[in-house]
Amino acid sequence: MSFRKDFIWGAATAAYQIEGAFDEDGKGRSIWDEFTHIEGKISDNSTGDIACDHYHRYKEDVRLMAELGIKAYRFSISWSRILPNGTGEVNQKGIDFYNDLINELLKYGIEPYVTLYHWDLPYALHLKGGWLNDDITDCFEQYTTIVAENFGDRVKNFITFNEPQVFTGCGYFEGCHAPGYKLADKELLHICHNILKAHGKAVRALRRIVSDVKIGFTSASSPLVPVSDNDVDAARNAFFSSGKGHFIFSEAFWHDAVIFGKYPDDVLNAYGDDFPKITEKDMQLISEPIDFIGLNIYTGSYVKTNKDGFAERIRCSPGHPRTAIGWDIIPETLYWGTKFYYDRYRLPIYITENGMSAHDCISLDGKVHDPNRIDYLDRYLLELKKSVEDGADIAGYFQWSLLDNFEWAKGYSERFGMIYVDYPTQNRIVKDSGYWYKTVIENNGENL
Ligand code: GBH
Repeated sequence: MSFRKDFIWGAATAAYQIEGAFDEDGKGRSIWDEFTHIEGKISDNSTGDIACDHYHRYKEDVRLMAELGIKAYRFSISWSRILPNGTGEVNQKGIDFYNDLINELLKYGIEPYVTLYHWDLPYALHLKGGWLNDDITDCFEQYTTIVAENFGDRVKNFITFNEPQVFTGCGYFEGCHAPGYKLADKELLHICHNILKAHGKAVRALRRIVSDVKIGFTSASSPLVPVSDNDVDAARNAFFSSGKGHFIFSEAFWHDAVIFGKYPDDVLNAYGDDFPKITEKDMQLISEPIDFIGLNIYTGSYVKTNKDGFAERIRCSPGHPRTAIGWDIIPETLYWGTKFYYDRYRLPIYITENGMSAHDCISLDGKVHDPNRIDYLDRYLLELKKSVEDGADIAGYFQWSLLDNFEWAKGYSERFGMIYVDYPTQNRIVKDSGYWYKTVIENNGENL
């Protein structure tokens, strides 16, 4: 058995990272527009004001996708582009932009996968307390309703949230992402509970409005890879516990709530008093059935069982291959991450992001040669294939990213794209790995 016949081979992006046009055509500001304009927040001092100028160049970008044979495109909608104040009045020009983009995709037979929230909270809502204000769950429902009513005739696949671990952990706990807060656990749990309730309300709105809809929730996943057969149980237990760090970065905290309707006992026991009041109705809302799990997997850790029976992290040996951003290359994370998730939750899985940053540059021949990325993708996809062969239900794979883009706190210094973007000219050059990915898609992964 190999990748299923209708396997979805895609590419992913997010609004703030590529669109630019941050104040055009009636768009409101988001917390990222504000954050990047504060001196010292972004390592290369850049902003997403222009980014890849995708807002004006989406036709070219869609055409490039079509040339590469990409079957599906995962992008996010900028909430403040269609609701400048986060709630209330709709910005028709924002709706028009996404309509045009969706129609352009469909013209080439590229299936749109829409992420509702990829971190760019409308600044107007932030000023009212953002995720700490309980009204936000209704605002998110309104926003989702507008998205569903306008695009749901053509968009059938939705992801409510992208990586709640990262936007809460980096944005509200460590402070390195917008809005740059360092909150206490009590506030963090309040935020998490509101995010999860907003997710539940969005699921209900999408089901009500969009026929044949498929809905997922995407996690940032850093799988633990057992180094031998004897370490599998310890790795699995540790992977789904929140003992390896703050609960906010853990995976079961979010997914157990969304799929089982229950926060994990270890988090409840450790943070019990800090939890907001949780009702049974809340948990029913949060665990509205979804159709798939999205996993963003880039790296993880090797583990072995220690003398007490727990998983212990093994540091990679000196010189272990790393990507330009400094993350260890651990291809087996795609095998174990999907296996562990499928065993526990029994829902179809999409890899909603996987890829690497490299020090790409334009060579004298005018091309961008990125053999390291080809090797990375090859190794990771072989592990994904192994997981399929072992029975995990894997529906698709989205490479991060379609284009080089604004890498949050790292600005433009990291290049994750299969297409190179020369920012001063906004020229696009398909990298060697882009052409390689085309052959993988054509062969449905049989040539790996
Ligand atoms: C995603 O975040 C985002 O969804 C996307 O917007 C972003 O551009 C993309 O990935 C690339 O960063 O300390 O070595 O163990 C990824 C988030 C990836 C968070 C890996 C933590 C662990 C690195 N993460 N990571 S390591």
